[in-house]
Amino acid sequence: MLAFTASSDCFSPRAYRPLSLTVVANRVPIRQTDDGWETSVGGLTTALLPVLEAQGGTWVGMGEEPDLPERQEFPADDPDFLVRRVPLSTEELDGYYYGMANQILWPLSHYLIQHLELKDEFIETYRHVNERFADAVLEETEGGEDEVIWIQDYHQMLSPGHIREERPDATIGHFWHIPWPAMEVFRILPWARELLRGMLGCDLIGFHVEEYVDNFIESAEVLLGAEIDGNVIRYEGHETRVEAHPIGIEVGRFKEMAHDPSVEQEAKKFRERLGTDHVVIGIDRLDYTKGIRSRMLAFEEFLEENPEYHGNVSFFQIATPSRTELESYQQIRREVDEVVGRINGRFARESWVPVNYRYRTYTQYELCTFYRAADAALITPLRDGMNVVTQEFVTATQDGVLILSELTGAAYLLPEALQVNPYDQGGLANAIKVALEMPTDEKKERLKGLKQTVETLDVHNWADKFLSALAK
Ligand code: ADQ
Repeated sequence: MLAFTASSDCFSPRAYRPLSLTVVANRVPIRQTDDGWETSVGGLTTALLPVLEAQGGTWVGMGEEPDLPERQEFPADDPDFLVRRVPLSTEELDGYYYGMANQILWPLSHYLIQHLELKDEFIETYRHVNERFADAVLEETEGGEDEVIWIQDYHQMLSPGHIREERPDATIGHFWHIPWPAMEVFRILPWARELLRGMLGCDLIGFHVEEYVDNFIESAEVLLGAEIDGNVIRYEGHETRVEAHPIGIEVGRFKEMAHDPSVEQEAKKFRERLGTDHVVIGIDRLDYTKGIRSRMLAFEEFLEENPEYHGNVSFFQIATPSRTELESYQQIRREVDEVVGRINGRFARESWVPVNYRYRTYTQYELCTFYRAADAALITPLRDGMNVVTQEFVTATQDGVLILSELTGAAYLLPEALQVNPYDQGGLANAIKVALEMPTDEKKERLKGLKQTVETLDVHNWADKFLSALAK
């Protein structure tokens, strides 16, 4: 039985935390700026850093640049936790991260198999790098019964197996942030069984929603012949529980930011600059899974069919540069540029620009301004594990309509959204019209339900609940 400390101030009274936590993630949670080292922004960092800061622990991640120390206490003057880097050569980064993770596991899990690059050198490097991550974890932990190892995401499928081999009694959890595809899709991978065996080194595997839990369990049953008992998988003398733990955002902080009077003012100015009665937004990483191009085509169809909206609606789409080294990402960038140019060329007149497109990163404060300014958010990924932009919009908006792809994890949790099939261009075009013409009472009613759910999904609850479940 593990020993746990009671929670402190920022956690709910139900929260339990291990005495020693080691987080394993692709990236470390700190970065160097002109003013020195600081923690990076992002859902995962936000969720896990408070746990590490409150009680200490270790964060293991890759070292992408050569001169960074392998071990770094943070903050340097009064350390809360240790950052342990696994330094990677350019070849290792290419094979493990850009290759196996981003050109195999990412497209496969999102059912976009036309992007698969099944190269042997990718899996070979991935095996090697996972082993090095596992070695780093073994070096930084002692094997005590109070220790918990929590691995994040698809970059580390094999390290749980390595750690389990060396430490049969270790407590190991894994959270998978993207969809787990249907077994028939997962089995396309020539190394599907090996990867599953690695994952089954864990005691608990978490996914956002039940669909992914079921897909994983079926994969283990069919491909490995594992014994299944409810949500428990028995394989080679070890038991792994598989559960849904939907992730949330930092609701409190987002709410506070969104209700800052300056955000309201900036949102008003932003609408004035756009100069139209209606504003629709899209906010994503520039990724082929996010459905940005299909959404633009749907907006084009909406304009074709509804001339009364010409000059009267702006679509504001921002896309953060992402994985820019990869050809498939350069291609989606070109395709989006091309379709934006075509729509504006076709429809713009006088001072009206129908699509305002920005290829850059914004601060969370700026994002809040856009969320507040929008009449509707078009969140239409072709697949998405959860999609937390959805939750940010729901938290910030006061009267906006959420148009949400039914192929996201979020769709299972948010039935009050206007749900669409992202592959159905006509349906999407129609949803834009429905959103812009939705009666105020209906908008309010839907938002009430959405906001209630998003409050319960808070990211701190997510971390607490996962760690509590791992302790069982
Ligand atoms: P992502 O694929 O990155 O995450 P998402 O959940 O939408 O997708 O999170 C994106 C984050 O980036 C949001 O916090 C958003 O605010 C921010 N962002 C997007 N565009 C931005 C911009 N232009 N400028 C600044 N910030 C921007 C993966 C999975 C998801 C899963 C999360 C968490 O793919 O399915 O929801 O992990 O588990």
